Parts: sequence; C-alpha cells; structure tokens
Amino acid sequence: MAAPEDPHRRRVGLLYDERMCRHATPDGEIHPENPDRIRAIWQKLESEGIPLRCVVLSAKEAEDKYIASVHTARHIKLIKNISSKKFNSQRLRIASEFNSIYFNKGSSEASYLAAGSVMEVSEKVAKGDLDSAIAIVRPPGHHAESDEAMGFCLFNNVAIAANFLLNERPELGIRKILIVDWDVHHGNGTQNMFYNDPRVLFFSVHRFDFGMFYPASGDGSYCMIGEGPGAGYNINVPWEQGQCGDADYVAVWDHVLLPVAESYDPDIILISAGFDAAVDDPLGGCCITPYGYSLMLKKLMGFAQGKIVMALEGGYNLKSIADSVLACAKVLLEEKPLVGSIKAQPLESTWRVIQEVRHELKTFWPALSVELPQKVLVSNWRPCSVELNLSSSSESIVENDGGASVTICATNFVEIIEPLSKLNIDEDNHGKAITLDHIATDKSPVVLSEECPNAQALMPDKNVDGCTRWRSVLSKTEVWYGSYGSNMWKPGFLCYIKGGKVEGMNEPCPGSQDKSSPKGVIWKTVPHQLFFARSLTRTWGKGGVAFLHPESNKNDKAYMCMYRITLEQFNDVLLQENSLHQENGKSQGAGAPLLDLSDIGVVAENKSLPLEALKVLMLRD
Ligand code: Q9C
Ligand code: ZN
Repeated sequence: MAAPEDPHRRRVGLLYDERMCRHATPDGEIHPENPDRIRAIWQKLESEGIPLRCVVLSAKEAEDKYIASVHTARHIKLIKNISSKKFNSQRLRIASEFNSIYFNKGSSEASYLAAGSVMEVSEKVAKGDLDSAIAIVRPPGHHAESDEAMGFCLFNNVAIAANFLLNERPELGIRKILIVDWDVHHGNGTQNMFYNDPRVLFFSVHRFDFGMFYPASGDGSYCMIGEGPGAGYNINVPWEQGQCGDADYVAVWDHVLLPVAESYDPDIILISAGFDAAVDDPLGGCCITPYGYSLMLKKLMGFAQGKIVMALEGGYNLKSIADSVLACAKVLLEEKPLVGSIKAQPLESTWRVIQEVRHELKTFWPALSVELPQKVLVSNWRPCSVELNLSSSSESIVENDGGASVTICATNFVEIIEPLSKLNIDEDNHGKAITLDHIATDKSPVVLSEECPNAQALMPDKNVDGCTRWRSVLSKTEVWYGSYGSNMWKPGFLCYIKGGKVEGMNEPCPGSQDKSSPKGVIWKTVPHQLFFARSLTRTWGKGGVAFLHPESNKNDKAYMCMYRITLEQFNDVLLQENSLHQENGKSQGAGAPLLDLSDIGVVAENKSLPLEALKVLMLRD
C-alpha cells in the first residue's frame, strides 16, 4: 500500500545496488573497503523502514563521455578493461602499481555504477524531482585523480557528477556547486579537478597530522586555496591529529563552512560523505557520532534550497557507518527535530586550525575576516590527550617494542618538541636517565621564537615543490642525543653529521643537511645496565635501541656519550643509521620527518622519562 502523497513531505532519493558489491579483493583477502560496507548500511536502513519512505533508485552505469570530463582516456580504458578476462593474469601487478588499490572481475562494473549512480541522483535533485538523495556507492571516489586510481578509489564519482551538472545539463540552472568532503581523508582528486574552477567550491575537512596522514602530501594543507579564477574556491581544514569529534566539526561548520556557504550561495550541495571520521572507525582515529553527522547535515540544509546529494566515500566500521547513514537519512526525511547533545568542547588545536584557515581565506570571504572572540578561544576548548599504551604482550621487552609507546595523538608539534631542548642530564636520577629541568638555568636554551611562533611553520611552503618546512622547525630545537655502542666513538658518529666515512663503514655517509658540529659532548654514567634491542617503530627503525636492563641493580653502571645536536640532525642520524637515505635518494627526508610525533609526545606528557620510553639510545646495526 502506497503512502498517501503528502505535498510537504520531503522526497528523498535512496540508491543502492547489489552489483556494487562485486568489487572485492581478488583472493578474498580482508580489506577495510569491502562489500559488507554498503550491505551493512542498506540492511540498517531497511530494518528501520527507511526505503519505504524514500524514492528507491537502482544504479546506472556512467557513460564514458561523461567520465571523460574529469578522467583521461587512458584511465577510463584501464578501468573499463581491468575486469576483462585478458587482464586475469595482470590484474595483481597492475593494481600494485597504484597506491592502495585492488582490482577484481567486478571492479569495472562497480566503478561505472558508482559514478553513474551519483550522476543519476544529482540530476534528479538538480531537476527538483527529488529534494535530496543518498547514493550508497562503492568503490569510493575522492582520491581518484584524473589519470590515476588511488586510495581505494577508481573513478571520482562526485567530481564526475559535478561536471555533468555544470557542463551537460545547463538547463537545470546549476551554476555553482558546493562540494563538502567530510571523509576523514583529504579529497585530493576532487581538489585537483576543480582547482582552477570557481563554479565548484571544494571544502574538505580531514586529518592532516602535519602532512603525515594519508594521502600524506602537502595537498591537504590550508595553504591550498585554489588557483587562477579558482583562487579562494578551495578550502582545506587540516586537523593536526585524531580525536576530533562532534564539537570540532561543528566549530568548523559554524566558523568556516557556513559563513562561506552563505556568501557563495550554491545551487546544489554534493557531499563526499565518508564516514571514516566516525567514532570507532579503524582508520580515522576521530570520533563523530551519528548525532554529530546529523547536525553537520542539518546545518547544510539551509543552503541551495535543501538540494543535497550525499555520496558515500570511506568509512570502515560497519556499525558506525550504518548508524551514521541512518541518522543522515532521518535528517533528510525531516521527520523530527534532532535529539542529542555534544559531549565535549573542541580541541585547542581546532581553534588554531580554524583561525589559520580563516586568515588564509579572509581576502576572498569577508565573512571570515573578523577575529574570533577571545572569549571563545580561551575558554572553549579541551586538552588533547597523549595516551600511554603499555603493551600487554607477554613477550619480553625486546619484542614488545620497548615497553611504553604512544598510541596516536600528539598535540601541537612545537609544544612537544620545545621541552625536549630543556631536558637535562641528571646524574642522581634513578631509573630516569633524563629529566626535564624546570629551572631557568639551562645552559643552552633553545628557542622557537620569532621565526616560528606556532605550528604554521610546519605547513608546506607555498609555491615550492611541495617540500614541507618541518626541517626549519626541527632545526631550532637542540636535544641531548645519548649514544651507546659504536656511536660513542666520535669520529664515527660525526660522519652522520658532517658526512664521510671511517673505517668499518661500507659507504660514505651523506651527513646531515645541517653539518654544524655538536654543541656539546658529555660522557655520562647511568646507574643501570643497558642492553640492546631491536625496535620496529617508524621512528627508531631497524637500528638498535638500547634499553635499561630490567634486572639491573643500583650498582650497575653503563657509560654513554651524549651529543648536543638539533632535532633535524637527530632525524638525519636516524635516516642514515637505517640506511633510509639511499631509498630516499636525493631528497633525503624531504617529504616528512622520520621522527614520529607520537613517540616524542611522551616527553611532553611526562616531563621526565624512563629510558625505555624515550629510546634515544641508538646503536648502529
Ligand atoms: N600505508 C578512503 O577513505 N591507506 N580511502 C593506505 C598505506 C589508504 C582511504 C595506508 C586509505 C585510503 C576513500
Ligand atoms: Zn577516507
């Protein structure tokens, strides 16, 4: 029995098609981007009776001529043919040539369906046949570049749909499109496709982690604001770490996205709706609740006469994505006022990021030029926690990575590394080899003053080859580097700083980019026995790490040699000890520091450290 037609009732399109489940890993390997994602969403919606209240649509394949508006002929040919028999033996190899991509027999069809489906619902919403729509599609799209599959994405579904409306359906009157990309990852592909185009305002909020989070390039920086006629029409909100949740996203909506949307006045909004910033997502590390998503969506419904299309992107916790999409569907159906509340305040870094973004874009969007009230900034935030995660492994300290390690989050980079410079060597300390000296008699205080007042210094230099400025930040902090083993022999160690080779080395070292001599050398006795272990963290690499021996007693002693060097030099020592400079070629460490912020974060949190946590004691393999 069909429900009686209510003229006030919202017409919401809902698209799902089982054929998009045929794209899967070739040999059934476990993968986060798997067919169960869209099945779980659909089952949840069905169990809540949502499809009965929506206009249910099935998928349509996109035509090549429309895909060609954003993808090269070569890329289209690849995706068209990749599932055919003649590629059976080559599929694995071809997939391996891309970044985070798999292909199987169902990939071609699913890709064409995903793109065609987003086009289909977008056209219907643009026309007014539907008020809004949700396309539950896969593979996702926003990482796909014009000539490259990437990050689980084959065709850029949302970009294809946007171009279709603008170029192929002018009679529908869609001249300005706002794309809101709330997937936890930066929508690099979409950004690039519209970088010069003011008809599309691309807004992406994503984890950036100073360029360390996938896709780990400078593209997601707030400095990327668009080019030529597109200048000002590309907005990135790059989180400095995980842990962002409802409060952080709502703050960005209220202080960046909504003021801009208001003045841009889009004709339709396309949402690259990944749900991998949801609480409990295995990849995202953020914590948006279904209520948070519903608020974010609700706040957008005031624009473009409510013409909103949601296209699924990422999201890898089946329950989280199903609950989140359900919450969004209810918002589009406008059944009841939202119920829920925001539990926390935004992170301190959220306000900083918001201010940076507003500052960057204020010449294009006057609504962003007013300073945020001091009252908001000083009182309305919560601290970011650095969790210590003591491994419960029953294995020895050697296997469990040295005991203490940090799970994820590091706060403001500068706040973390600055205290490192004040770590003093404390002779009388038992079990804490290195402590933070709070007294201002520090012999060589280091300073991150004028030149780098805040984390901004870590953002990519605009106009330069994409190389980030982390080096300039690291170069301003000096630390005591404790060496044990072969690095205690100064001529050998100096090769890592100044370059060159001593007896026993197979090849000459390139040296650090900063070749200045250590500012100090101190021999030190630690009241412990040390022993060597291997460590597998990214920071410490395969070079040996010395740890306190768990059975050592107070009478034990070990000698070590401390060098006063900068964090940049320390980073370069690590690179060379682990022979990573060879793999990195000429751009020695250009992309990202080898130092792991999380590891360093332990210092900021604890002020003084047991040796096994700091792990500064390196030894050549
Ligand atoms: N070390 C989407 O959410 N991670 N794509 C690869 C490699 C890839 C996410 C990590 C994450 C892709 C649509
Ligand atoms: Zn994602």
